[in-house]
Amino acid sequence: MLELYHHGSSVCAAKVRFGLAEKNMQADKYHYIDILAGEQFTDEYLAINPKAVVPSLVHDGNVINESTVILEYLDLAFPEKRLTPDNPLEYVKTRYWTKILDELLHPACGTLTFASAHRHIVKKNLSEEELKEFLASTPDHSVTADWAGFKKQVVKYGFEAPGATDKVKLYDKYLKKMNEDLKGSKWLASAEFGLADVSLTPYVNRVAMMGMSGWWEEGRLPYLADWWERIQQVSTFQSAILDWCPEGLTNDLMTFGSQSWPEVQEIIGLS
Ligand SMILES: N[C@@H](CCC(=O)N[C@@H](CS)C(=O)NCC(=O)O)C(=O)O
Repeated sequence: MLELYHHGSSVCAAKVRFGLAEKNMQADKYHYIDILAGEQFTDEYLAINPKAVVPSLVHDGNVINESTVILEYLDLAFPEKRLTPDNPLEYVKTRYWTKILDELLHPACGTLTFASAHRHIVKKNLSEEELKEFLASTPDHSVTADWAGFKKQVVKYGFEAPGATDKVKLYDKYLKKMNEDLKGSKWLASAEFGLADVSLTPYVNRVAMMGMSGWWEEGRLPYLADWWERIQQVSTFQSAILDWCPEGLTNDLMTFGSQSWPEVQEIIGLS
């Protein structure tokens, strides 16, 4: 029995759903945890994931946390169709990208998303009291080691929060690095679509869902733009990633994200 705890706009959860789908698998049970309403802070979920983050995978009663680790586990436990390349150089290229994601790109994504859209969404959907409780419930070691304090600052000050613009610049740096790596290569780590592509997809999709595709359009990052076109043609992309995001949240991400795009453009030197 395979159970996945996830959320519609979570990049890490999307990564696992996309990986499962590309392995021709489905979870037997999907538990939707609304992380913008504080459902990650219940005692029941904290017992599964003490960092109060999604995703979590439970396989026959065994809890597996951390999205990168979950995907590695799935490839070991269900090797019929592997996403990880066997070739050592392709394998380390994949590992390079999943390491960059975990250490740098994911924290940068949390900042970009909260400063652009989620701060407005939680303020719109939660009362002042609920928002206070939502922020107070976040454990220190959550999305990052200092997420509780940082999240509060970003919700309050947006891109003016200390360190926020550096995270956006970091995002820019790695989108450019993806573009470089895709020069002359159809997929990120090997000739075949694989784990690196699965893992990076939600991070490019996040930018697109917030109306910020101008980041790579008009010849700015042409190899990334071509890769993104190919990714959207992958047959499981729509059902594994987009369809799980509720319509209201999809609209809010686009509305608030588009409003924030001029500010982001200024930070990355596009305006
Ligand atoms: N390193 C973790 C990070 C998980 C994570 O940051 N999840 C986010 C959504 S993508 C979350 O649950 N955030 C909850 C919050 O901000 O309170 C992983 O890869 O699984």
